[in-house]
Amino acid sequence: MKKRILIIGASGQIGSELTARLRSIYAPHKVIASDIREGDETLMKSGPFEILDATDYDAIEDVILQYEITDVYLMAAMLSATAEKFPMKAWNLNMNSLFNVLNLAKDKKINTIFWPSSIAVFGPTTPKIMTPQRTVMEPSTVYGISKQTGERWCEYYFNKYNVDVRSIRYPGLISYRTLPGGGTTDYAIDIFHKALKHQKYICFLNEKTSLPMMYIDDAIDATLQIMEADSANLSIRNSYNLAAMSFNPEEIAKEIKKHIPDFKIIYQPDFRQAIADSWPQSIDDSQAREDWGWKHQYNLEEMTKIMIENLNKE
Ligand code: VAH
Repeated sequence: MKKRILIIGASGQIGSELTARLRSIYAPHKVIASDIREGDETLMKSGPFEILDATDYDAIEDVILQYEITDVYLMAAMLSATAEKFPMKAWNLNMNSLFNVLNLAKDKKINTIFWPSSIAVFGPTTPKIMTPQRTVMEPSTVYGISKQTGERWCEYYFNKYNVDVRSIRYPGLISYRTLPGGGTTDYAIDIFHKALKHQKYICFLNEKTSLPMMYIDDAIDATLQIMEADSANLSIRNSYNLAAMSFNPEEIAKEIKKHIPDFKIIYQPDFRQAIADSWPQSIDDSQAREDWGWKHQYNLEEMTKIMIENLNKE
């Protein structure tokens, strides 16, 4: 069956990388990028782009019909730190964008949806070490509450309307192609930019704050893997735990110093410390490994080398 893909939120950190990868697999004209604002030059030159508000059902439906879309990757969201500043805007974007695509699938206007959840669905009462796939989930952030609610709706639409929606709880994602967004884990991106520019970084988390993290290529691999998986093998229809590594600011700073010996880090925790403290330190992703063969490739050492080599070229 012909596949026509729409990425909503294609100008963002994951969306831009996902668009590039999908356009390397499918003919670029079959992969439609969209966002509320244009992306970087690479994205804009690589194939069709539509300015699209993810909260506007009619606008999404028009694009679906115009390009005969079969699969939608909904990557638009307001992340944890920004969502704490604008709770209602975050709820509106994160929830109504999801309802729009779920209802399009319910009405058989699209076939398959990918929707990203996050380790932010876990809260202060969740077991922090090797957090299980199924466990206590009392998120204390706007972002986490929206992602937990979204997971419940994904499972409801699958069970009630047989909507084929697939989801992954991404850890913090590290990439060099886009600047850090409004995420709490984005310190692990910004630290590279500042280390190369100033040989110094003022970190908004304390040195012992260990968080689940992943290099972007692992996250993109996992996203494509779950979308290509046989539906019958997917035992989880809210969202899969996914893991690669965990590290704290002290550990990533030590790895960076192997490349930039004069690098110095200063710790000045701010409001994002409480967000990070509510999240797990490590994740049990054995269900994803069992159901659809997930296996990470990159560790902290390899990621640090890639980040520094590529940011040095800029
Ligand atoms: C954030 N990068 O920091 C996101 C992520 C696990 C957190 O979802 O908000």
